[in-house]
Amino acid sequence: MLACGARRALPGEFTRRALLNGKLDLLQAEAIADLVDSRSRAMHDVALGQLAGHLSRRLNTLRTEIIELEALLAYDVDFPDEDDGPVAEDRIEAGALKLLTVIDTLLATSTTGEMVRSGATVIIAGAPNTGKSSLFNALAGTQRAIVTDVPGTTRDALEAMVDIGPWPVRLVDTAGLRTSADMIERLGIEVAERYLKNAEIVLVCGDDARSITLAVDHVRPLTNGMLLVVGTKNDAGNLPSSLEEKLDYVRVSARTGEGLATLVESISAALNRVHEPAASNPVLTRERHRVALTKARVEIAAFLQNCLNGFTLPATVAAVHLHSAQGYLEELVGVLDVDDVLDRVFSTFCVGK
Ligand SMILES: Nc1nc2c(ncn2[C@@H]2O[C@H](COP(=O)(O)OP(=O)(O)OP(=O)(O)O)[C@@H](O)[C@H]2O)c(=O)[nH]1
Ligand SMILES: [Mg+2]
Repeated sequence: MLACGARRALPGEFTRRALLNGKLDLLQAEAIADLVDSRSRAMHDVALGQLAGHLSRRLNTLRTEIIELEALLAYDVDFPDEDDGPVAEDRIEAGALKLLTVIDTLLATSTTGEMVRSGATVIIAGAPNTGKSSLFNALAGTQRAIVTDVPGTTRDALEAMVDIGPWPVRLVDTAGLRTSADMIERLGIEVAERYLKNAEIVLVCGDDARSITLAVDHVRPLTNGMLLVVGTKNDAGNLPSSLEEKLDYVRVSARTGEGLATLVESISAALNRVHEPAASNPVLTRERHRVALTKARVEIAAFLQNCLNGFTLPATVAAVHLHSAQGYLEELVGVLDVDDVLDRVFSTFCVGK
């Protein structure tokens, strides 16, 4: 074929053509790239939802609502003496408030979007020698982490990507937490504490009641993540049957494999509580989405502030905020069809021209 004069397609060329021909919008084109790259069921589901247009539809509805609000204002400007009188200010205010609520709901999904892209951070933490690295190896299905009976074996943080239910998880094995005179071990403990800060979930490990309590007390002030207490080495028979504290408690043995499936289910359930598994819910998956919507939010908030201040700005000036917000949404979806442009051009004409 090439010999006959054909040429190879450029990267993304088919998607680009579909976009230019109006078959897809920019969000859907991004979804195709995400679908190709997806490494977990959650990412795959989110990308499919975006390709099906869930996010685009939500944003287009938002844009339409902004335009309607602009129209209300314009009506007020153009026909201040109409029989109906000026448009009710509380209607405009309620409209702006609703826009803000929709934008905030969408912005809140960006943590889920970020999570399905880079994985939820799940940290294994606890006292030295409690079987953390053995648990890491068992969950990751590899023998990556060194396991010995010498406390203080793990020095640096070790990461592995694993699937937990539909979710991609960045599993991190850390140095055992204790006060240590050894400089290298101390550095390892500092690394562990830094990781804890950004953890979504911490598996707090201990192999008996005392080490569990110590680990919970040590970890709790260092993280905002969810704590899931893991009793390790269940086969050794030193674990309490339950905890006094109202914390989820799972008993496992890396040696026999018992309890591992329950632990995986508990992690998955904890993630489900925070991130809705998103097949039909629109989710912001990229920084670009978050930035554009945040900019739109600033404009709508400024517009709303003017409503709350008793409409002190002239309507034509207040409308600039709505118009900018509309622009950010259009940039985000990446589509301006001819009708949109014509609508915009002709909407500035006087009635009857
Ligand atoms: N009986 C039993 N022993 C275990 C189990 N898991 C780990 N061990 C043993 O406990 C010791 C410590 O295991 P590691 O996995 O290295 O513990 P760690 O918490 O990573 O230790 P540090 O890295 O030093 O903090 C080793 O001798 C393991 O063989 C288990 O499920 N059952
Ligand atoms: Mg270790």
